[in-house]
Amino acid sequence: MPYQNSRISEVAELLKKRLEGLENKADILKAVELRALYSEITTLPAEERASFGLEINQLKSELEELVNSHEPDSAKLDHIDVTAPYDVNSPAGKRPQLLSSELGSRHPLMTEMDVILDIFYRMGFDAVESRQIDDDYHMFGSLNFPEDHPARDDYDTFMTEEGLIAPAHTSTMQNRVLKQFKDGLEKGQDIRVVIPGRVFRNEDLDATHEHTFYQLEGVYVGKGIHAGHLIATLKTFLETYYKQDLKVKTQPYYFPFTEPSFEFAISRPESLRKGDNRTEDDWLELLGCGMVHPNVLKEAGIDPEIYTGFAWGVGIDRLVLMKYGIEDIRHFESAKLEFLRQFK
Ligand code: FA5
Repeated sequence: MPYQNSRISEVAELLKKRLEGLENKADILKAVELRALYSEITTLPAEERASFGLEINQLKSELEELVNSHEPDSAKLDHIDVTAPYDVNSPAGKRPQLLSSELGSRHPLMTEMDVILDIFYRMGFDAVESRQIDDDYHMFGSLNFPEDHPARDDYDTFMTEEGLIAPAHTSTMQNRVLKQFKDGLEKGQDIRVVIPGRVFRNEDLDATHEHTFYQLEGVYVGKGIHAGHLIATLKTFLETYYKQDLKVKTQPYYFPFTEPSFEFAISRPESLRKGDNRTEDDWLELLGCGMVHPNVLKEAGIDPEIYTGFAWGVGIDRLVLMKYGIEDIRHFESAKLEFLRQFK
């Protein structure tokens, strides 16, 4: 653009020439000659200042446009994939053969966990995720396990010498959720929470026992809650999950954190008995449950004279085994692609 003022034309020509040689083009906007023009304004007679100032601004805009229109050098280079699992500089023939990422899929246990959580959301439950490292208080103390009580041995628990614990059940979250939601009780809001989590046990492994598996804990506390609510909730859940009517029963059991405690069993219909020819009444124990022990409520600051509740813990892997007729629980953690791809 031609400039009326010869001083500005002169600087414009100089800076455009310099721009060509600059590696970082934006540096031209910081040129001392440009700044000098601004300070020259005050030395001019008053009537010339406005047009001089206008032309400096025009020059600055022209330079900005030139800088922006210039493609940065980095755009000419090949993109580097920082996630590539090999040296990007290795020649094409030497790069490892990789599986197409389109072949990946969600783990079946995660897909089923979503299906299961969805059923509980529809029943009005909130979900709180469990944790994979915990402490003695949450694993035992807050759950009414007396010190040195033999019941602690039932939960073949992994722990560090410092006393950190890889939780052996999702019940480690009970005290936390009771405390988190107890304020709602006075306003008439029942506590209803499900807690999915990964749990760990030092077990002898077989087709139905893993060292690492998933549980879903459930806790419901309110006024006048009784074992009938527990049985109805679990029966409704299982019938929705397996899409059929089921015969269920409870049998007495012992957990330090529930009183009374039950094992919950279903009579397996034909469709849930794949690969297994037993036809007589075939009760299968599916989960542990019971009415929340008054000491567990007290420990969380809830008055057991006013409120009662139920809780359960179900093994997700075992629910999924039965749904699909899978013969061995150890497939889930085996990373066998031919097994996992069946669930794509
Ligand atoms: C418990 O873990 C209790 N915390 C359950 C509970 C919660 C009772 C709240 C009362 C109130 P149990 O050890 O039975 O209980 O395990 C519960 C379920 O986890 C079992 O029914 C089973 O489905 C599953 N499970 C247990 N051990 C294994 C294992 N080694 N591999 C796979 N699933 C398992």
